[in-house]
Amino acid sequence: MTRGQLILIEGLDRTGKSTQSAIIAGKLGKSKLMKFPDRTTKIGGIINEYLTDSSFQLSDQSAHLLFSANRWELNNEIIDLLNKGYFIVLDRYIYSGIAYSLAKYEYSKSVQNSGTKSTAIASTTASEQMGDVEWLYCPDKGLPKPDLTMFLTMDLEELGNRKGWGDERYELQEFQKIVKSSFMRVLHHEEDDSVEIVDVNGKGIEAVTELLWNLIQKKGVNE
Ligand code: DGP
Ligand code: NA
Ligand code: NA
Repeated sequence: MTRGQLILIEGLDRTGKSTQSAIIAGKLGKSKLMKFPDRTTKIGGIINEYLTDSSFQLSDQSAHLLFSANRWELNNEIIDLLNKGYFIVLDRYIYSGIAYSLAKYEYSKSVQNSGTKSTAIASTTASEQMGDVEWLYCPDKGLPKPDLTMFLTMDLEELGNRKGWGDERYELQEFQKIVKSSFMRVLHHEEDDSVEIVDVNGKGIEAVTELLWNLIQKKGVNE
């Protein structure tokens, strides 16, 4: 039996990643949808607490390692399903891991410079490791690499107008701006052609699905 394929949908918060991931998983035959962070596991429970409770104290490095550990929690299941020939659709994965941490580093620096008081997003002092892409990538080293990554992006203005913004940690527009540039940096760092940037500006759900589906077919991922 041929190995299955790993299809990753990444993107900024509120770009419709989860909606699209579910639709794409539904369109692919033998498939499994997996979402990261997976808040239902032991480590996912801590991550959920961290994201929803702004008084929950965790150093930036610890948070980074927990998100990675959460991916490792599901590693055996992913490999097992791939060996059984499944398409796995991932709603976020390693690139979120690096991009959000890198963004926290940039945010800490901007907070330091502007003298703003402590915030829940990142520690007020930027720690060296959080700005070091090699360090950030290390704990994810060895996780299965996606066959195709599609990154959903849009103008920050349109993004800000979208419904559903809550008060979870990171859900702040000035932070999302930094997240966007961090993602671009991380994705351009990838030298192969497995990464596609998808501009979803002004597009409805069906139009976006069509774009993603065309990319999947172009790459021959669903064959
Ligand atoms: P979501 O459940 O997809 O809305 O993700 C929750 C928040 O956590 C969102 O703001 C993005 C952020 N996030 C997702 N994955 C990671 C990760 O691996 N590391 C960090 N630091 N943040 C992440
Ligand atoms: Na979110
Ligand atoms: Na999501």
